[in-house]
Amino acid sequence: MNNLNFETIFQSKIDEETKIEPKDWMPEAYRKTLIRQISQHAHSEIVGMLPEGNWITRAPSLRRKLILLAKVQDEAGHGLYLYSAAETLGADRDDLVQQLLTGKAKYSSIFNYPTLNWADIGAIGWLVDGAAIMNQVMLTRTSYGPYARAMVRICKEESFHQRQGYEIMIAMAKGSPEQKAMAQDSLNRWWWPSLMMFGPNDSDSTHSDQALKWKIKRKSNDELRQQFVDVTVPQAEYLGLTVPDPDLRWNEERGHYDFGEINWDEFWSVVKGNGPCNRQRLQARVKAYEDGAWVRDAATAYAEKKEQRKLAPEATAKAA
Ligand code: FAQ
Repeated sequence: MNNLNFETIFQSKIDEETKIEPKDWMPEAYRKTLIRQISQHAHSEIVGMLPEGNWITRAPSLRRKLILLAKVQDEAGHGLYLYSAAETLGADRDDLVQQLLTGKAKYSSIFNYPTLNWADIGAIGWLVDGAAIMNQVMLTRTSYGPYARAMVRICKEESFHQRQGYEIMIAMAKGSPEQKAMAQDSLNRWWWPSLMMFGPNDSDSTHSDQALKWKIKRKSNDELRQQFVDVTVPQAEYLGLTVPDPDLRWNEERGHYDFGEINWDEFWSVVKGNGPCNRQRLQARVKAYEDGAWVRDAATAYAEKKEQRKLAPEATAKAA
């Protein structure tokens, strides 16, 4: 069969909603797009542990500490499933990690903002996990099987994350005037960066058209952003907090909220490495990688020893 035939079979599978599996033929560009998106997603989960990890030792009660610890661990797990999903496409995990550590790979812009007070942990769960779920529920129907299946489990855990964040926001917003002011301050700082998580407007999104044709993405950046605004504004109202957007209003005709223009200069500056915490985040990852070198060395030495024993059991027993 020539490539044209393979391509026809591939596209008909996509059209019929049959998942593409690792051993199936796929266009090289499809594979590359998936490796790019899945690895960026994995890096986001791993870097995304840092802003919240910052508050584990300062959580206001044992209950909050346990919950936060579990949430941050979940994110590490999500990163690992996603690196595994990228490996099924032939990517080498160490290459992907090196791309992150050398600043070549992207990860979500949101994790380059600082967590200044405890209410930020509530705002991250509510808004950042809320935005992540909006995007990831769509990805449970993505055309690549291992990515879609990873997303099902990740989404279950993300819903718990979103609810724990909203519960913190309820406690803060219904607490003392000082606590309510902290909740408002964190909404002010996290609102716009959360909207940026969905990526550039559709007109400026380089990958969307093709990703939608291949059903890697099932909804566009702007569609998901709108869905997020529509769901989240009533939640802010319930908390008695004000969304920091003077242009936000319900549009009866469209059946959606209209909202103001995102500061795209800020978005691109953060994506290019110049956000408030980009350097700090990468330094933390490089340090973690270097500190973990002995674990990788020990695991490699152990695997080699086991392999040798399998190949020449008597010789290794004598040598020992
Ligand atoms: N930040 O053509 P598009 C989480 C880049 S997980 C940085 O529209 P695409 C869990 C984009 O890569 C959050 N860069 O791109 C959690 C591309 O650059 P490239 C992460 C961004 O891929 C919660 C260029 O702009 N979720 O939060 C961003 O079709 C709490 C042009 O953009 C995922 O990764 C951005 N926000 O659509 C963890 C979900 N947006 O690669 C801890 C999977 C765009 O050409 C605590 N990813 N760029 O150099 C996706 O769905 C898509 O990749 C989009 C972007 C929607 C993010």
